[in-house]
Amino acid sequence: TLQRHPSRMRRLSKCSSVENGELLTSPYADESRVLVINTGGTIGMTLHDNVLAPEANALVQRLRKLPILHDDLYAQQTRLHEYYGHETLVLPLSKLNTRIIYTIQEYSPLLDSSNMTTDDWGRFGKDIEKNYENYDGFVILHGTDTMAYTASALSFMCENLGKPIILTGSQVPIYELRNDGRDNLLGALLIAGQFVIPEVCLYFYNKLYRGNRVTKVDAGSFNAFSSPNLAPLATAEVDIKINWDTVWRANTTAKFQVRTELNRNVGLLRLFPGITASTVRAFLQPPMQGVVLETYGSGNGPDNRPDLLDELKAATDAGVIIMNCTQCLRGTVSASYATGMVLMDAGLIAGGDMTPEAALSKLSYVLAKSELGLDAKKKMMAENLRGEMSANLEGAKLSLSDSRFIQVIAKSLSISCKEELEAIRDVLTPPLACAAAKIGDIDALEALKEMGSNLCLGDFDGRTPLHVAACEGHFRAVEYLLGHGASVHAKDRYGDTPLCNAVRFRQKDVVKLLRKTGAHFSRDQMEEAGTELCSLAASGDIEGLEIWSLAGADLSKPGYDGKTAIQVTGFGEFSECDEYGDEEVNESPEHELYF
Ligand code: ASN
Repeated sequence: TLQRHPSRMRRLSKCSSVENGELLTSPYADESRVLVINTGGTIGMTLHDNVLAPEANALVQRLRKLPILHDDLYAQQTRLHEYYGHETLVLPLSKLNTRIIYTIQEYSPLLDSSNMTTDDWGRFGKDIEKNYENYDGFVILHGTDTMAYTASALSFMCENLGKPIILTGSQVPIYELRNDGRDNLLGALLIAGQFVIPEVCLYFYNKLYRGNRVTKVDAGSFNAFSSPNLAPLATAEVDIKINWDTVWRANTTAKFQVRTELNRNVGLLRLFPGITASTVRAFLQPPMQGVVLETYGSGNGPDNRPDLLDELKAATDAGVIIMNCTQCLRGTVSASYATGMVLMDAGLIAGGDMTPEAALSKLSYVLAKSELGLDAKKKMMAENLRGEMSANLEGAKLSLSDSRFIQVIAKSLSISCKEELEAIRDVLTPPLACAAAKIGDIDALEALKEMGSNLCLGDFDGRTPLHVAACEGHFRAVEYLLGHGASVHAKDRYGDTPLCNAVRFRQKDVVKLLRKTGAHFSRDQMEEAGTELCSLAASGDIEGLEIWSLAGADLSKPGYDGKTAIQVTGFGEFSECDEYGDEEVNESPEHELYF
């Protein structure tokens, strides 16, 4: 079985003695790992000739000296740097009893975000994809000027995301006496390291926002961003409160991947009284393929300007996708005025309450999908892909207060306010959902979902319905849960994921499905697996080995005594405890023999 904190155990096992007094590690504290990608921005800038510019190779050294962002004693006691390298730091123990170990990867050159291009977004995406399985979450340090564009673009590029990616930065450099960089970085790390929020988010001034909902609204305030049409996903006040009902949930069993192809023939055009038809015509000329037209109010434009409407119609007829988004900060495009209808008649697509940043990057992402025809692309643009636009609320599912079950309980407990009702629901429904998962009762799961409960919440031990269904091998329930927001990365209080459970209880089909959805052992778990594999091999447990191999374990990993599972089976010429090269092991006939 898997140990709970293999990485720390291994680091500690190298310590012959603890020199600096009492050991800081507690057997009950969790460790999680976050990758911080430093792309530049004010947070790491210093003054050169009286203007701010990024300073290379300075951030890690500076952060190491800040006790709120690095616990040096813990790092020394657990030999953190020896194990993870000098770019790795560790936060003091969090209130939720977690040690967040974070590694900073710095780009060169560091950029003021005004210099970012779509190629930079592709690089961020690729780096996250490359490191995805080695970390619990990701933080991107980024300038604030174009952060809303990058956050929007990444939200579309990251398909089937299962872990948090949080962009943050600051208005004042972290090196200055008064600054917002420390709080922003600390908040982003605490959320990325402790909560499975499977979204591209933006953290600023104590609030976590959905990345594709924000816009920069203030150049001179710490409170620089606004998410005008969606409440924050989390607020970091006395406690960090996650608004789980708002958090975007996966609805497929597909694996995480990043699409880096983006179409650059897109643009933003703001309508204003008196705009000429020739300006519009010039803007819509080839190679333009997608335009966000920022219209008035609830998506209106002049209905007394046939010259202008003709230009728009000619462009949409020629295959240019034009999105109708409002220039108002808040509110949505709706078909309530004649002046709005004329734009729809000209072939524009309603952009709902999308920000122009989100609409533009969505166009760039959708237009680059060369496998799709024009109609499919238009359909995608009108759909809600990553929570970037609000659903039409007509015909929405039952609300919490409509649920009789919850109402009856609330009444008998004399509870009336919405917050209390929600608290009761969140305490009661996870164990009910786990009970339904235990017997594979999909109808019951569906009913709980209708009641407004969140099927990815865990019970008191952090065990989610997916953990339970995986143990029991209820394939259809697992499939249902994965399609309704359950996370393959959820860890219970023992550090186990649904994949660990499915392996332990030998649920082969469930293991396959979880793997297809992107479940994986952590790098540390993989390293620790060698011993378990050897013991399976020693007892000739082929089925056990097969299930571990399906789960992604490497049979050529040595156990504690240096032997690999393959060597333990006694097949081939590997009977010594020496180190063998990977190649030799991979060529061994046992791989073919079993799998
Ligand atoms: N010009 C800076 C940038 O976007 C602004 C900031 O980060 N506050 O990189």
